[in-house]
Amino acid sequence: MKKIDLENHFYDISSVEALQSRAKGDYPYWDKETNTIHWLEGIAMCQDKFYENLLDFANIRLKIMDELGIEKAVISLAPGIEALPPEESRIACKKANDALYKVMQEFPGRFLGSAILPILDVDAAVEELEHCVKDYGFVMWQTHSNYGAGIDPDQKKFWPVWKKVADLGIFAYLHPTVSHQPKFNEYGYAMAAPGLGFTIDTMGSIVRMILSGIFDEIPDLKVVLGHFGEALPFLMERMENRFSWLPNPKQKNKEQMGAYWGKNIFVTTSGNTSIPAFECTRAAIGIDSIMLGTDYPFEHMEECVGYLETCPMTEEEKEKLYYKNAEKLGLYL
Ligand code: GRE
Ligand code: ZN
Repeated sequence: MKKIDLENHFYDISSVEALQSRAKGDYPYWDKETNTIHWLEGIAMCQDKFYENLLDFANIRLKIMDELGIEKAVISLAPGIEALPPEESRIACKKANDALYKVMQEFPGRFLGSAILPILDVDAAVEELEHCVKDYGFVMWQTHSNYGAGIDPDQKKFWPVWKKVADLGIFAYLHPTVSHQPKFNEYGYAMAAPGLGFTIDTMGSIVRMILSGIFDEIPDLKVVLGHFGEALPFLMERMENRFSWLPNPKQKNKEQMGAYWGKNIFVTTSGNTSIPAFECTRAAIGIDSIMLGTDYPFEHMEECVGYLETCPMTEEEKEKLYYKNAEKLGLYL
């Protein structure tokens, strides 16, 4: 069965160099001696095992895609350069987007482009997004759950970028990044990042977006979350219940939280191989809102598809999850 992967990551060599050229102690920076990215003080991730796969398209990535029937993958740059100081970020993002466009041309029809934007300079971000979509045919904006301590994607200053996403008819992927909460950062990278901090930070950001009223103000805005919605499908009903019980004038959402699934908010399967988690997600938000995301190379494409093949789904449900829902989002195969 054909498939389209919405979460598949790369780094361009220029992105590596951008992080390597930063001073020690500026976060994030790349320590050349140990080949390690440091995200926050005390939070270091060894890139060794990912480095080659992030930069590769032809040797390993495409071969695995072919073996699994993944016809197309949306390629995005996961955390690193979007929230660098604006001047550094503008240059690094432009180089990464240009490099991705080259890859798309080199392998026609296999890779779809996701823009990375210098988000702290909103005007430059809007301009670069417009360029990537109109000139390069990119289909997505990859952004992250925070842009620094206390700088969150729901804040009004970032709305022009979200509005541009909707106006251009593309969608955004709200991808995790390292939480700034010390509570998650004391026990190392796994807890701070993919083990827990990623999910908590991203769930917090999408809930903030809903409460900010952004989906009511920009009704065509479409946001995709990885990891089966970062636990929101499991927790949403309780949240709705408590938000209704204790309303606050700052909550601007006109609908209950559940009303945004399938219209504004969608999820992918990335990084979770639990059958109960799949069943909960499908029961809570419906199969029409779930799409394939492998999170390669941080996770394994083979494991993701192998797991999905064991999930109890009808053929019709599989078709929706593997490609039909993505087609409806505008990713035509
Ligand atoms: C991810 O995309 O899931 C990811 C990163 C960086 C480190 C680990 C990880 O982007 O899982
Ligand atoms: Zn990812």
